[in-house]
Amino acid sequence: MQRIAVVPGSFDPVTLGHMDVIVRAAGLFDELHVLVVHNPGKTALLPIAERVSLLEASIEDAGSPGNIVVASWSVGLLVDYATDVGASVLVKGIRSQVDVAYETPMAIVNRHLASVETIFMLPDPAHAHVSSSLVRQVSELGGDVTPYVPPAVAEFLKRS
Ligand code: COD
Repeated sequence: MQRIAVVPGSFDPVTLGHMDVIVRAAGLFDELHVLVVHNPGKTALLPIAERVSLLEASIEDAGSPGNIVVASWSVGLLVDYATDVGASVLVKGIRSQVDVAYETPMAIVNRHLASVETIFMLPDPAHAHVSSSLVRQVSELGGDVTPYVPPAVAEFLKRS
């Protein structure tokens, strides 16, 4: 049986923290879907198509593990996408107690809704402090984001 998982996120934009989780999770599953999901609770910087394209470029730069699929999802439940592609696991990164409090109820509901389990991965300490909102703020104020994001994202934000 194929072990298929989904790493969902806003990825607005993808950071080195996200990439750490994506690359490590790709080594644990036969197929990994990196899914850009619209989060209505956040004000977006980049259009979904741009986030997908920056993820694809960053995954290619990271050595392009061949079992990664990048997609987006804006209609319906996250578990509907997981069920559609035959995934039984969601992978989320946990940086702090704040992430635990945010993710725990969603993990329980997703298991009740569709028997989809959630696996939490601890970040590499080198990237544990990184978030897309921090990157957006540093970029908007003219700072250097290269320590926090893949080269494709740094170049894109410099041009924008
Ligand atoms: N290191 C490790 N992990 C990290 C880091 C880092 N530096 N930064 C972020 N992460 C993790 C986050 O904890 C999260 O797991 C993931 O990466 C994505 O983060 P973001 O910020 O890009 O995305 P979010 O937090 O806005 O998540 C958006 C989701 C769409 C994943 C979320 O809202 C969700 O699961 N929605 C479900 C919608 C649904 O179906 N609801 C009904 C049932 S619950």
